[in-house]
Amino acid sequence: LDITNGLRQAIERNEFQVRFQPILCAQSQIIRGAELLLRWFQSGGEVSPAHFIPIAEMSGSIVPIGKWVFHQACLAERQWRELFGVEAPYVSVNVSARQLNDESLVEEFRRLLDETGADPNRIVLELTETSLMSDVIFNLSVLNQLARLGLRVAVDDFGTGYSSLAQLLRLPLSKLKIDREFVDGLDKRHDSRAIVHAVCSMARAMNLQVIAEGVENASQFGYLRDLGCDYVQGFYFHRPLPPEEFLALLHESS
Ligand code: G
Ligand code: G
Ligand code: MN
Ligand code: NA
Repeated sequence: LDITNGLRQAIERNEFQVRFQPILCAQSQIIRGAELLLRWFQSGGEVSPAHFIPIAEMSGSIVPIGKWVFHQACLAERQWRELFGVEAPYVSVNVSARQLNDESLVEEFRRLLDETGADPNRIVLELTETSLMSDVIFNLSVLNQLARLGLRVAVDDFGTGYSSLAQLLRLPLSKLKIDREFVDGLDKRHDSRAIVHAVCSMARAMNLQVIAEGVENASQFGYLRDLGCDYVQGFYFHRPLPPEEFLALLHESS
């Protein structure tokens, strides 16, 4: 109950911060994007998103929080593009299934894009495979409206849900993010290598880019590069960084 009430007031109390975790081209290791990850600093200390996001989803406060997060993504995209032009990284943002059910979502995203001057082509909405599959017909209509705004869609945690591939591929997708469970298995399990290889081949055939998340060591990275994965993200490269540290890193490497 405390968390539910706290979440309701967290935006106006300025308790949220964002982190950016770099996403790198697997071949060149150049930073091409970043995933925005939310952090909540309450008077009692930091609350993990793994803990508060499910509560925000249940209580509905994920709707205003998600709009705040999308606004932050727009501001970041605009700022990075002003600083780095065509070399600027794209920004990827997590969106909960619950947000797709909010009828004001498309209008609000349109308004925030207009207001900030952000380029929708450089903003990716990450939806988990499980939330996409929860109501494909309904999600298809909302995602088509978001895609018409120019926004990109990625399937997050790919491989962990029970998808009908045929259903999933009706959605206007740009990217697949392979779940870290498979990345974790790469240097231990033969079947993880086969799965990653199959996902990369399938994605290429469908013109989708593949991102591997949760890359933690050189051996995993080696497999991913060889198996044809396009982008990599994980602690082996960078942790989620405060905005100023992320910018410093971009300046260093440009
Ligand atoms: O940052 P971390 O790895 O601790 O995140 C834990 C979980 O919280 C992940 O599943 C991540 O997708 C989710 N998460 C982080 N930031 C956001 C956000 O802004 N919106 C939503 N819906 N989920 C988020
Ligand atoms: O569900 P989603 O894929 O959005 O989750 C992103 C979460 O994964 C974030 O909480 C982020 O902190 C975490 N994360 C990012 N890189 C790594 C990694 O290399 N290893 C592990 N275990 N977690 C990671
Ligand atoms: Mn994600
Ligand atoms: Na994920």
